[in-house]
Parts: sequence; C-alpha cells; structure tokens
Amino acid sequence: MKVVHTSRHLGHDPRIEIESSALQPAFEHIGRAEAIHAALLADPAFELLEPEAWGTGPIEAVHDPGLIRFLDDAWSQYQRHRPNTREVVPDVFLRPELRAGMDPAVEPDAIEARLGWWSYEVTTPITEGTFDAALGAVDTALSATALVLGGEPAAYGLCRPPGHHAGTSLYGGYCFLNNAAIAAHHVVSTTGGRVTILDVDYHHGNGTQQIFYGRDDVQYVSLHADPIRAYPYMTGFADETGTGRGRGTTSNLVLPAGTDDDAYLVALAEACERITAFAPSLLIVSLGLDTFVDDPIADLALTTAGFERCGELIGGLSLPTVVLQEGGYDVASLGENVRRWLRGLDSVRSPAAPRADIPPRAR
Ligand code: OKP
Ligand code: ZN
Repeated sequence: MKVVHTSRHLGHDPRIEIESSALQPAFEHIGRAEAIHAALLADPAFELLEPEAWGTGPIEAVHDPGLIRFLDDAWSQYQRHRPNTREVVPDVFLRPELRAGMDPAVEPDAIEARLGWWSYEVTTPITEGTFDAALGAVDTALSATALVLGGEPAAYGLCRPPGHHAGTSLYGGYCFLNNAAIAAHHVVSTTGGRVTILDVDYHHGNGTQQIFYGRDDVQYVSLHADPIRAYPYMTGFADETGTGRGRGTTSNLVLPAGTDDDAYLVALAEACERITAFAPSLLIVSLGLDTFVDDPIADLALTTAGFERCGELIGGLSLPTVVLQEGGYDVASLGENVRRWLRGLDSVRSPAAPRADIPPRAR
C-alpha cells in the first residue's frame, strides 16, 4: 500500500497542553507521527511517498477564509504581543451569552481575542510551525486521495496534526484544518461522486459532522465513546442524524467504557451496513487508534489483533479507500497498531479492485 508522509509535521511541536485542569506534557506530539513512520518504513508492504503541493484552494472550499488567515498569522501576532511564547493558547472565549441582547460581535483585532474567536477549547497550542504543518497534513490527505482516484485500491495519509475536530470556522481538539473533510469535498467537487467518511477515532469528529451536517453528498458515520462521558462532550449523540438535505446522512454509534474487540466489531459491522446503504463511490476512513486498551486519554479496550480485524471488515466493503490518520496516543504501540490495521485492510482486497463505481471523470 502507498503511504503519503511529510516531515513538515515537525513544525507543529507543542511540548505542553492544558488537560483535565492540569498543565501536562502534550499528548499530541511529533513522536506520534515518527513512530507510525518508522513502523511503516520497516515493512516492505508499504511504499512511502512525499505529498504534492495543493495550495489553499481545496481548503477554502471547506473552511472560512478568516480561519485560514488567522492560522497563518496567529503565531507571529502573538510574538509581537508577548515575545518568546512557545505554545500559544487562548484564555478567553466568545460565548453568545456575553453579548446577549446586543449586536453580534465582529472578529476582533487583539490576538488574545482572535484566539478565543476561532477556537472552542484550550488543549490545542499553536507553535511556530503549526500552520505549515497543518498545510502539510492537508497536502498529505489530498495526495493520498489522488492516488485512490488514480486507481490505487487504497492509500494511507499519515496526517499530523489530525483534523476531525476542526469545523468550518473553528479549530480545537489538536486539529486546525479538517484533512478528511477537505479530501471528501475535493472528491465530490472533482468527480461528482458520493463519499462516506467513516470515523473510528475514540472521539466524536464534531468538525467533520458540522461541515457535512446539511449535505447529502457526503455521509458521516462515526463510532466513538459516548459524549455523555467523553470529549468533545457537546456533540456525537445518537439522535444527531443530519438536517435538511442531510437528514439521515449522519450516523453516531456511541460506545460504553471498556468496549472490547468483539463488541466493537459488532458496532463496526452496523456502520458498514449504513455505508453500504448509502452506496458511496469512495470511502475515507478517519483512523484514530485511541480506542486502544492502553491509550492514556481514552477508556475503550481494543487490541492490536482487533485493529487488524477492523481493517479486514472495512476492506470487505471493497470500496476505493483513503485512510487518514487522526488520534492515538499510546506511542509505544501506535506504529504497530496502524501497521496491523492497514495490513488487515489490504489482506482482503484484490490488487486490481473493479473501478466501475468511480465516475469516468475521476479516472
Ligand atoms: C483529538 B483526537 C479531556 C480533554 C481532551 C483533547 C482531546 C482531543 C482528541 N479532559 N483533550 O480526536 O484524537
Ligand atoms: Zn481521538
């Protein structure tokens, strides 16, 4: 399987984050992508490639141009405000209640206010190279997608930073630009096909859901820890199913603490049925390995062998498949978990899968 990877992720280098009311070593750090890269490099079943440069056009088709502008200059604006700050984090947020009964706010000029205008939480520091790393992750996602549109049955994009918490006009949850959403919209707009995003990260992908909530050309199916106990707490409930034209195109399958391989695979089979019913021309998997039994910020109980079975089940859909990296924080096992998941996917597909379900324009 072809793997797209770039060292540009090294620019996003947070060492600390505020999490669970404490200043902690960052969970989302460069060592994660390095571990995955090393594991795939050591296995001859994988061929590593650099991404192409896609520019900001495909990003602007999904995100507010104001968010992109903000990410482009937030770090330098903060340095003028407080020189030598390593991790830039908001400390004030706009809740609508702040201006209840008044005119709505407009984007402020002060960097402190801009941080809290574009973000919704405090665990997502901006460092000097964050914007370039986020652009590199989008290039990685689009390049992996181009490989699949070009006839590869599957490809993997080693995206870092991850993307599924980033919304149209919102960053947070370690995410700045929504790699999977940008790739999905690119497929729809260039091929006219329908796309499913299957999100198997431990956390609900609130950003991906929000971006496509009113659309019927992209289906969002997510398996995640019940938001009644797990981040992002505010979205991801089973009764959120889409709106307007998008009615029925969002599926949230919520999982109890301690869910093991067998129970997870039952839920994943249900997700596969919903995907089959939607009949997409291409599948994008938001792959989080934070469902792992030893993940430090999660409470499910999947094993490395279970990840291989998950990959096999999804490979059985026989859809052209783009796999994009999201979370996973047990760095000691992360590389092997990704490797086994991808080998599971690959094991059930023929080298030349039928291409009839991709519209001719995409070939
Ligand atoms: C990103 B991805 C809970 C704080 C959670 C942020 C988690 C972001 C997860 N007390 N911190 O979906 O893996
Ligand atoms: Zn996650």
